[in-house]
Amino acid sequence: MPRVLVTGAVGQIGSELVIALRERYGGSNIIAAGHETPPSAGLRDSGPFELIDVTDKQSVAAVLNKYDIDRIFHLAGILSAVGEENPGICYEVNVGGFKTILELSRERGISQVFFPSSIAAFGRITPRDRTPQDTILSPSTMYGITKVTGELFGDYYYHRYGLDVRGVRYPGIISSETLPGGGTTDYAVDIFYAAVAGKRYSCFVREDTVLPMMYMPDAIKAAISLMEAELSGLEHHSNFNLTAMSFSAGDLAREIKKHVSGFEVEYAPDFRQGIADSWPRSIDDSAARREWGWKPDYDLGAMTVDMLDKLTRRFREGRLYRKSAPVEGETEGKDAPPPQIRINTSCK
Ligand code: VAH
Repeated sequence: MPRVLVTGAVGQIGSELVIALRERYGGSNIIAAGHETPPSAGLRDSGPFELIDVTDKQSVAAVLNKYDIDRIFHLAGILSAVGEENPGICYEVNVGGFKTILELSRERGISQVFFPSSIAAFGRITPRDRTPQDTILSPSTMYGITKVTGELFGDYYYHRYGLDVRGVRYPGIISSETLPGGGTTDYAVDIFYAAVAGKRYSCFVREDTVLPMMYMPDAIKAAISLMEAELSGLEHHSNFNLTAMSFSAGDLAREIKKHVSGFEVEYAPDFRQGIADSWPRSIDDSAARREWGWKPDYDLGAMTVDMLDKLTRRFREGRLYRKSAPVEGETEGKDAPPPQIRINTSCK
């Protein structure tokens, strides 16, 4: 069995990827590492956890030594909105951290490294509809710059040193298990929490803002499938375009309203609108489909049903905003009359 290190293990993707990898390869073979202790018992109790600072080579080397790691899923990073507020730290963590991972992987003969690029690697002069696999990048955010740099580093380490680096350009990801932290596409997660709690949602992008999106189970499936694919079939390495669907903020609100009567959304764009406007509206992911058999399972309807089902259940148990652990004094749902939610599974 592989001995796998997952960095960023407390983050939105990492926290769910660890659980999926542990189910697939065995809990003790998956080392979760993050910059803070995991709040969730599921993550803490299902296998090893280590505190790590990916910008500190000694910190990473110590974990690699302790567990004899031979594969790395590198999820540690700062997202677009927080990255624009702290560009220097974003560069240090995203580029410096990935460089540390690549150098240690090269030095120690690590067999494979996974890198999460993003549609943020594209920019305003990139074709925005059915954005091609091989096209102009030119990002206008520090986050996007770090993703292009990571892709170039990953391909360099593959061609120069033979390190098997693989990566995907993730679209916006919607998930139910951890509150997202600092992304532009976070509106597509926050809106579900408001709907389930019976609150009005103030959306920070315009109603007509269309972005490529994906539900977390598909994001996890993509990472595992790509890393298990035959290397000989890959023409691309660190930068596969990937998507599952594209929708506008208004499309998502209307889909939720099919199940949550009386749910109201207002639109109050902030600085994140400018970031969203620099990204594609839809993605051509034919290279991923051709080279390693990529195919998503969830569309807008199926994702909405699953998200509402999971969050409504947590709301009624008084632990909606659990961030993987009960929030002190959280009582949402215990007493409040749940909003009129009738999940219509025929909408899948
Ligand atoms: C962000 N969720 O919003 C990330 C993602 C395409 C968006 O990279 O920053």
